[in-house]
Parts: sequence; C-alpha cells; structure tokens
Amino acid sequence: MILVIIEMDKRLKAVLDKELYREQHNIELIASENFVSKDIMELQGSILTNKYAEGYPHKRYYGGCENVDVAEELAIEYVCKLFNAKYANVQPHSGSSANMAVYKALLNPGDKIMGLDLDQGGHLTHGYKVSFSGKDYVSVSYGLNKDTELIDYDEVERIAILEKPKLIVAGASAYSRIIDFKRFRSIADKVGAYLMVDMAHIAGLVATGLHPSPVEYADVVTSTTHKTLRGPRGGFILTNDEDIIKKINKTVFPGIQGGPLMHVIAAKAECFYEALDPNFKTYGEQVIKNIKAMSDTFIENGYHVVSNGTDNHLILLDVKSKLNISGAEAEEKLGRINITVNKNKIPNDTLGAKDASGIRIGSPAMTTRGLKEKDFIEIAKIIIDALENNESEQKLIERVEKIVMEYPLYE
Ligand code: DSN
Repeated sequence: MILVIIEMDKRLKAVLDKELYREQHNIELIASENFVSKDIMELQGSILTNKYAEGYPHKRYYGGCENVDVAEELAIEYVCKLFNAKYANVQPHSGSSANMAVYKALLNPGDKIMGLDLDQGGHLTHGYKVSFSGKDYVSVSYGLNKDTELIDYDEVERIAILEKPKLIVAGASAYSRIIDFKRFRSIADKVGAYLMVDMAHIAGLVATGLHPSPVEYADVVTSTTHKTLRGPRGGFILTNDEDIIKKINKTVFPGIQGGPLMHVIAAKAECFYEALDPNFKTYGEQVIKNIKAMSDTFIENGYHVVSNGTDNHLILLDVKSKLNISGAEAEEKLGRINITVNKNKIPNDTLGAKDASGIRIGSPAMTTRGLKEKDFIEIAKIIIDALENNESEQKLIERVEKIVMEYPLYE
C-alpha cells in the first residue's frame, strides 16, 4: 500500500512543529480561539477528508456515503439537543458562509439588513461595507449607548421603525455583555423583520445556559463551532421553522457550497457531544469567572474596561485613555513577551482599525488549559507591567513561562 511516498515537506513540518511550540508556550487570549480535544483533532485530520458527499444524508449525489451519513446525522442530532432546536444545517464551512446562506435564503439582493456596527463590536458579515453583506444588501447599523457602552435597545427600535429592515441581526464579535434576544424579537415583530442571531462568540455559553438562548426568539440562529464551543473550525445554522430550514438547506447546497467537509462535520459532531457533557458547563462557568477576575484587576488598576466589565468570555481593554498607546502597539508589545491578543476598536474610537485604541482579551483558550482566577489575575498584572514598562521583557517572559509550564497543552 503506497499511502506515503515521500516525507512531509520539511518547511511544512517546521510549520507544524513551530506552531505546536507557539501554542504551548504562549498565553493565548484571542477571544475567538480555543484548544480542541485530541478526539476532535483526530476526526478533523481523518480519512473522512477523502469523501465527496454533495447533498444531505441519504440524498447524496455520490455513492459510498453510508458512513459519512452517520456522522452528519449525529452532528444534527447532537446540535439540536444541545440548543433545543428543531432543525439544523451543519454544512457551512464557516460563520461567514452560515450568515451568507441565511441572507440568500430569506432576502433578495438590495433588501435592507440592520446589524451592530463593526466599530461598536459587530461583525463584518453583519452589513459592513467591504463585506458581501454590505455590498449585496442595503445595510444600516445600530450602536452602543455612549455612556453605558451597552446596546441601546431604544435606539435599535427607533432605527428599525425608521428604516424598516427586512432582517435584523443580533450578535457581536466584541461585546462583553448579555444580549437581550427577547427585546430584539419584539423590535423585529414591530417592523415585520426576520430576526437572525449570530451567536458565534457565545455559543458555548448558550449551550450550557450561561447566556440566555436566542433559539426561542430568533427565526434563525447562526454560529461557528470553534470559539467558546471549542470545536473544529466551521459553522452551523439552527431554526425551529420548517419552511426556513428547507430554504436554508437549498441555499447551503447547492446554492453557495459544493461538497461538505465530512471530516469537519464529524469533528463538529464530536464537539456537540463533548458540549453535552456536564463537565462542559463547569468549563463555561470557569471561562466567565476567569475573565471577570482579570477585568476586576484592570479596573482596580485604573483602566477603562469597555462597559465597565463583562458577563461573558471577553473584555475590551481601552489602552489609549490610560497609557496613550494604540491597541496595535499593545498587541505588539505583548506579543514580544509571548502573550497573544488582538488590537480592537473601542466604541467611538478616534483611531482607525489598523491602530485602534483597545485590545480584545478572551478567556476560553487558557481556561481549557486549566487556568483559574488567580492565574488570570497574574496575567492581568503581567499585561499591566508590560504595557507600563514596569519590568524587563526577560522578567516578563519568565513570568509567562511559569504559567504555561504549570498547565501543559497537548502532551
Ligand atoms: N473575526 C472573528 C473574531 O475574532 O471574532 C470572527 O470572524
């Protein structure tokens, strides 16, 4: 059997080795990243990658789909159970393609959508001008209250009544507070709009009841699998409406995608299975406790944390107002001591996205490694010492190394 005829390209092997080292030795605080289980990685890197399976279980355009059919059926069964939904499509390759499928299924080009402004914590695919969502559809946005830095629901309602969008998007990629999906439903009902909730960031918290679920309020819910849900990279769509799932299924395939990634779908099934385990709720609780401990430490040290704290897995730290440096400078400085974050605009930012006044910090990945509140307090102190130049880089790197050695990854 000739499966491997030559050794792996040395430069690619080096990519794998170096990335393993980087993930093991860095404090990973990107709010949208996580570390998957070895079972998820095994499925995603498995022989299922070889199989074409255009169509849906038992209605494929290829023979030999009897095994991958089981994987997709399990993914649908588990995700519906996890989120208490009637119908699911688990084929979207990403959150962006899940959102695209929903727009194409429910709207016509030129229809109006309304989402949270990217600059205030929204997402590119919620109507931003450089994304298909802002090009193919007319897009209006809502923002945050200037004082509280919370979603201003009265303002959302005022804009919705004025603009009469056909679809309202609730959901965010940099918002640290509970989102009131019931209020969004009542606003959508007032103007006869569909309500789509993109719960990608908070899906793992929704799954465990640590954030209210959008499923009973939204016409459609989209998500990724790889953030707080701790699965492989990918997307999925939920709805309780039979007509909507029929339209969505046709839009995902053959509308916008061809062959589904069956290795990823099997890994998604495992992710949903793992999230159904009671331990996953304990993990979610710790995710929230950890970021709260970190948020409190920044606030105690005189920093502005957007909205003055957090209810979920992330915070937005304003570095400009305290230190007069940009988020980009902070990201670079922390990168040098092996702490990974991303620069992020804060509400009403005076800087552009390339610089930004803040950094976004999330707890999901390091909580998976086992860190607790005391560790997140120490990381907050390391970040403060780094940004305020209180200690040498060498000393700061040693403090980071002490933490990562205490909580090994993939060993
Ligand atoms: N950009 C991703 C995030 O980091 O939130 C979502 O697409």
